[in-house]
Amino acid sequence: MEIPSELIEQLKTAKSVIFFSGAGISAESGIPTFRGKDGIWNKLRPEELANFDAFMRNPQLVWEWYNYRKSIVHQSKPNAGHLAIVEMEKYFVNVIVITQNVDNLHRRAGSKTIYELHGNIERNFCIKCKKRYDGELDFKDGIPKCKCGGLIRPDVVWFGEFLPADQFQLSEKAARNCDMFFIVGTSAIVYPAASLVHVAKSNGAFLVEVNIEETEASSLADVSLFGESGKVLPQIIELLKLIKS
Ligand code: BJW
Ligand code: ZN
Repeated sequence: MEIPSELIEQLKTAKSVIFFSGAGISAESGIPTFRGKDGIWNKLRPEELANFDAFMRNPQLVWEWYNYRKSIVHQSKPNAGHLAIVEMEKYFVNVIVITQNVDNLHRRAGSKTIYELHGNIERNFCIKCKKRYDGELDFKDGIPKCKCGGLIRPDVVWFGEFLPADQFQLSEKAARNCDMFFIVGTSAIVYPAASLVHVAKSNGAFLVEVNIEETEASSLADVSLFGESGKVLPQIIELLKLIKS
């Protein structure tokens, strides 16, 4: 892939770089995306699974879905895209990952600073007393329950729920202060996460999109690199090796 010269110039001087990631970065690890050609929401309806009312209506169904996804996550490994982002830390003073993903793959890859906007599928909590449950859960009656009697749910952000305030505030601050903002493998349609693209843009960051197709963010991006993130990001590393040596 031809890398535009304006991107090369930015890579030479940027100090603070953000990678804002979505489900597409994990697609090459075998984790399905939500939307698009192979998206899970072509078959399942998000409103039946990814909101609190759905959980209260049928916690067993929602847990089946999360346990299925957890099993996929556990079988998967970080791919070349996640690993390239870790390697970026060699070339820039400050690298921050802001992810909408709940799959933990950036952490398993070794990225140092990660803000998780939509929670983490490895964590759970009791809806009544808020106690955290991070290990194996007891599914004796199909639904895990807390000692207090409350239902335990996955610690992910469903539609209509607030994002973890600390993670969002840190992300907004980072987006205001970065030189480059990479938008990787996200449809950029879910808010308020997608608002970070606008925050970065309006504060003068250079926006680079990496995706296999056009998205809501394409018209804002200074450069769009169309291709799989597991191929495009390692190519940027190769370029950095040349320009920073
Ligand atoms: C590749 C690739 C490769 C593939 N390489 N690229 C109108 C109606 C109703 C609601 C709203 C509305 N307007 C706004 C809202 C609010 C709503 C929202 O944004 N809805 C929109 C969908 C319209 N937002 C919320 O509800 C949020 N909360 C909120 O607003 O709180 C305030 C509030 C409080 C109280 C009352 C009212 C308001 C919360 C949003 C939570 C989102 N949660 C989910 C589920 C997480 C848990 C779980 O995983 O189960 O988060 S939804 C789902 O979407 C998940 C993702 O993180 C998120 C974003 O998806 P993402 O990552 O972009 O994936 P895809 O599949 O969309 O895209 C993949 C991309 O990868 C594609 O572009 C591909 O091309 C690309 N790709 N392979 C590179 N190899
Ligand atoms: Zn409890």
